Amino acid sequence: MAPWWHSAVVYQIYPRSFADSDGDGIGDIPGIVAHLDHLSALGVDVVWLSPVYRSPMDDNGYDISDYSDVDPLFGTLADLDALIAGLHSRGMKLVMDLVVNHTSDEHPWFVESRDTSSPKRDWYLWRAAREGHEPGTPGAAPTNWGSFFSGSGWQFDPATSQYYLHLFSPKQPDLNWENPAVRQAMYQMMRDWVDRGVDGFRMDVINLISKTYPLTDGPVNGPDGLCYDPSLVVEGPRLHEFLQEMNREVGISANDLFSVGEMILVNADQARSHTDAAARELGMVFTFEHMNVDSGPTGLKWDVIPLHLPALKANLAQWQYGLAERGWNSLYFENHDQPRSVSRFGDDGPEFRVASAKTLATTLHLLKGTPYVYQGQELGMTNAGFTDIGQYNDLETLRFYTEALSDGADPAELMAAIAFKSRDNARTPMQWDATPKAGFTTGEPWLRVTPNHDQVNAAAAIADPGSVFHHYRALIDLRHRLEVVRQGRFALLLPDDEHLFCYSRTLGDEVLLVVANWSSAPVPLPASDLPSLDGAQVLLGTHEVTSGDLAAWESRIYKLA
Ligand code: ISL
Repeated sequence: MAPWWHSAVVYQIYPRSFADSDGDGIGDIPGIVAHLDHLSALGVDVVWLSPVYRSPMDDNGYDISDYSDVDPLFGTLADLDALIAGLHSRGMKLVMDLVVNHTSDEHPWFVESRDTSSPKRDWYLWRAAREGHEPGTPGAAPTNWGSFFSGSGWQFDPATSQYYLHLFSPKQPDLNWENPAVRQAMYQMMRDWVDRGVDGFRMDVINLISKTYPLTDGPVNGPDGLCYDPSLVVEGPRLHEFLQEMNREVGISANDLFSVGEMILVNADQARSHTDAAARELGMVFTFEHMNVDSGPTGLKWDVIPLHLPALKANLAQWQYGLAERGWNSLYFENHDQPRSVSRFGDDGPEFRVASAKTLATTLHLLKGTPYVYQGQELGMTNAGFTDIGQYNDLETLRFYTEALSDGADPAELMAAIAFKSRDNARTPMQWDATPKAGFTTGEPWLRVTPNHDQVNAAAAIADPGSVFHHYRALIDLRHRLEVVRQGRFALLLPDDEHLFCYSRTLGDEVLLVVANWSSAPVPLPASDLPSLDGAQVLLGTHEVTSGDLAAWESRIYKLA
């Protein structure tokens, strides 16, 4: 029998930006509890909560200093218990974010590990300077690795004349998963959360936990003479072993817990090997491949090129085919690290924002896998529209801006790339209503509220049967009702068409046909290249069906006769 999460739709909450209950301008857990009916109305089954643990908030909680407590900014353990109870009583589950590749540099483990004689020294990746180099001088870092957040991946510690590895910010030192004590500490922590009522985990950059030793230089591809090629650090030789051990020790498969691993650079074959039920590792993984289709030849996210629809279709199809028999897909266009999909892939102008947000949703939600809705995506929320670097908060954005400027980049070009791709696009406050702070806070929001909240907000969307929200509701309902949506075989149609995204889903003699116009102009449906629509019934559409042509950003789900 298929596991329960094959029928589930997940809603991601970025707590800092969801709802503020106490007027400090930062979202919190009581704020979430106050909005659970919004999630029930949408019909989602699972909430993935981005980190709420104690943290210095260098990376908004992805730098954890205490895995067993809630940060006071977000509330208390009692608030979390209330959230778990509130979700469970509405038939929803809670998935916690699990950030175990690194801790905060303020975690007591790391603080202890700064002492060379401490047993915790080996819990992190401390290394001497490159041979023949004076420690702490330029070029003396142990390897030439750049961090995911720009600049060297090594931080020099003058007290011990050694460096520690941080694949993300210097305040996020990487743990040494080779050390069994590290692994056992993590498994214990996970069991404690399960005992508290948590239903599973979203595992941050989990394919970085096993490193390939010895750590060696890679090919230089950064303007600063560093190597930014992640292939050096992903999918290390013990990854399967560690994931199997975690699964066993925490009882993930045994207790039917939800698990999704975020995996940088993972391909469909690797994903299948991790999500095949027989492997007893993970329920599903998050790929980045389809998020890179609008990156240029460097592969870097800031190197933006226009979307070429056939490339996106080919990639999504490759994953649909690759995980058709074994393994399972996660389906997403947005999360807290990605820009808003309606601004990125759709048309966020006044004329087509609603239709394009709906059509992106149709396209994603009829694929096979577990769909994820990121807060505000169900409203068709847009990018932030910031024009000044001072409006940004995200450390990835700010570090990139500083580094790129010092490498001689053109400021105007940088600002354009940042406006399109910065993670802050997803992090502006949730737009609940048309009041000045969008109903997010009574105080000063930590990040500017997007001005279009007077139009784009939950209250307006719920009141309007033609809204993006009600389209999401209908898509989620369709998945819950129809086995063919959950388990049907996928086939891509018209792979080379630059405007149409069409595919079928088949289960027994039941066939669904999805046709979606990903463009801001009408497009005729090429009847001769599609299955016959004679007697077909439209299960859900974005427009009144008037002809065989698709209007700009129109999509339809047909049940074929
Ligand atoms: O944001 C990114 C893509 O633009 C990545 O560089 C991102 O950092 C990477 O996807 C890993 O993300 C996860 O780990 C990071 C954290 O900052 C992200 O928010 C998290 O989703 C470090 O913990």
